[in-house]
Amino acid sequence: MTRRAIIGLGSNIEPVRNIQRAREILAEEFTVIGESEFIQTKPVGYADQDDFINGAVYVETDLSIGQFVKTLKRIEKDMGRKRSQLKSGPRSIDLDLVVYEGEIIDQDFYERDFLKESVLELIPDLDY
Ligand code: PH2
Ligand code: MG
Repeated sequence: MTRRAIIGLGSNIEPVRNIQRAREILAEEFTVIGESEFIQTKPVGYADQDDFINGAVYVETDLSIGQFVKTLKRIEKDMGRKRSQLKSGPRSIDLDLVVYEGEIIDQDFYERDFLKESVLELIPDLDY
C-alpha cells in the first residue's frame, strides 16, 4: 500500500551541501512528489549556533511508519550525524517525519512557523 509522508529537513553544519545531499538520497529511497522552498532560519531553542537551512520533502512510500522512521535515522547516520550532539545543538542533517497519511506526527509543526509553512506549501488543505 502506498502512503504519503512529509519529511522536515534541517541542517546548520555545511547546510547547503548537506541539504542538497539529503534531497538526493531521499529521491533515491522514495518517490518524491513535492518539495517546499528551502530557507535560512534562525536557531530555535539553543540560540548560540549558526543559522539553519530548513525545508520539507513530500514522498510516497510503501514503508510502515516504524520502518519509515528507521530509514530516516539510517540516512542521518550514513550522512555523518553524531548522536552525541546537544539535543537542540548544531547538526549536519536532521530528518523528521512531520506528516504521515495526513496525520501530524511531529509536534514541532505547531511550534515552528517555518515548518508549518513548508508543510502547508505541500498540503494546503491539511487539517490541523
Ligand atoms: N532544529 C533543532 C533546534 N533548533 N532551529 C532551526 N532554525 N531549525 C531547526 O531545524 C532546528 C532548530 C532541533 O531539532
Ligand atoms: Mg528536528
